[in-house]
Amino acid sequence: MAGEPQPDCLFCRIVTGEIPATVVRETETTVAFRDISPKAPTHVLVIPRVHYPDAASLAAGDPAAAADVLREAGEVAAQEKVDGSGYRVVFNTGPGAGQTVFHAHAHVLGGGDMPHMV
Ligand code: D5M
Repeated sequence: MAGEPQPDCLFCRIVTGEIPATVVRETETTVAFRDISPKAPTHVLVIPRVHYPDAASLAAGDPAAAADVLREAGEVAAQEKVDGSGYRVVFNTGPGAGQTVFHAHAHVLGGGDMPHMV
């Protein structure tokens, strides 16, 4: 069922603690941890505890959790001290856009040169 934990989902297993991660912040509804393959000096993933395959389905199915993810992205940026210099929040959606883990997640990237992409 939508939102339910998926036993074969990597990020659901990080939520339960079954797979270790370097957690930087946690709330009742979200977990934020360092990306295993950082693409910027600060690269943190913010995920909802509930399982939805991508950001759009999360926003449609659980708008409050989607808002929590966005708010936490800002809190992570402040905690990591990249909010002053600027940071980027990215939701890859679909394999063609580079999504590899199908549990909604925000990439929070900052702390280095941020070439203008869009
Ligand atoms: O982003 C998925 C991201 O997840 C990618 O940047 C690597 C990261 N990743 C994969 N496995 C782990 C673990 N175990 N810990 C932390 N980070 C991880 P996407 O937008 O789907 O390409």
